[in-house]
Amino acid sequence: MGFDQLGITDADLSDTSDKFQQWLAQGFHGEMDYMGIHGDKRWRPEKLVDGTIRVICVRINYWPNDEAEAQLDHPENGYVSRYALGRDYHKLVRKRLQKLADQIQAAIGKFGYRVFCDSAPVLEKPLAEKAGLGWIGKHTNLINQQSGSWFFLGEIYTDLPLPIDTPITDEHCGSCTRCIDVCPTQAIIQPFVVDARKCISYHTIELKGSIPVEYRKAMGNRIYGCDDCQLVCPWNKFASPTREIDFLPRNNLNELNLSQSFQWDKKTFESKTEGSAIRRIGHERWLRNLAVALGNSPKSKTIIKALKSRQDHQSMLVKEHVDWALEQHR
Ligand code: B12
Repeated sequence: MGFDQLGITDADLSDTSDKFQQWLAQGFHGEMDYMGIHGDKRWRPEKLVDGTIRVICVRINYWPNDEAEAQLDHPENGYVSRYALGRDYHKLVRKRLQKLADQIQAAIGKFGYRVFCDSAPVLEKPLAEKAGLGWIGKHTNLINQQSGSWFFLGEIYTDLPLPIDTPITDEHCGSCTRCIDVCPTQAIIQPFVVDARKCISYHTIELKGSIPVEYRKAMGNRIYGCDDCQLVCPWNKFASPTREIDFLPRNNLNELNLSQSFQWDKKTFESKTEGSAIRRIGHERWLRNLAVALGNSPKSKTIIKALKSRQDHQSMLVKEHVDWALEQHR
């Protein structure tokens, strides 16, 4: 079915629940209210889906095997996270998991299950670690010794008493701190802890309002998500390129010219990002992010012209970011 690995674990997350709650209590989730509102359903899988005793965890590679760093070094272009260049993974992974559940059902008869991929209060990384798919690295993403970290996670909660796999208990980051050192906004506040409120991925994807001014310069040309902590990770030398054609870049999203894509109207934005996770942020936030990146670009007539064309945009959010960007070029 195109998965790169599968592992099975029990539903006991008691080792993780305290750390998760501490993270929440410190407010590191920012405006992501959905991280807190489900309470213990997140760390008690049987409370989310009655009868759950096992979790089937899968991972699927999305690394497009392209020149990601070259895009970051090209300030007239916008950098889109590698995970978002192709088809939205949420649906693709869930569909595949549903197929897998259908096959199991065809073989053994009816059983209780529910499929997930970043779609519910599920602690995907700790579950995958327990299922033997990798370890949670200092940047907090799951890393696999053979494949690096460029993969998505998905799960099937089930009431089947399946045999379980050996968990990964050792992390292999050692003394390396490359991810911590490279983070443009110092969002990895200590090894294994990300304060989302500082993370460029949070600012460009999750945050609905104004991007705090203190982080705008550090965003550089990153217009959707951020990959820096994974790009420098030595384990990603072993990254396995995706085998999934649907995850490969569409509509040149891996080499977008900033001034040109800032001109997209809502309809163009929606058609260029159709089927991609980028569409979820909507046209207004797209313009917000691009305005910041244009403010960080080397000054040119084209860039000033592009920014000025949006100076009277009906959205206060866009206007404010455009004003900031023009200020950078004054
Ligand atoms: C919220 C969220 C975010 C937030 C917060 C990030 C975060 N670190 O939590 C933001 C918007 C910033 C984000 C960004 C990204 N995300 Co995200 N995100 C999620 C989501 C929805 C929940 C993650 C979560 O539970 N966070 C809560 C915190 C508490 O968990 P944690 O950081 O993992 O911390 C645990 C450990 O570090 C440990 N811990 C905590 N404190 C301490 C202290 C010590 C001393 C120790 C030893 C351990 C420890 O316990 C914690 C609790 O489990 C998941 C999907 C899901 N439902 O799981 C995807 C998910 C984690 N994201 C994913 C991706 C791809 C990304 C990005 C790479 C996207 C991008 N390129 O922009 C970035 C990576 C940024 C980063 N370095 O984390 C993938 C990761 C795949 C993988 N290989 O691991 C997931 C699993 C989605 C998926 N289904 O594939 N994300």
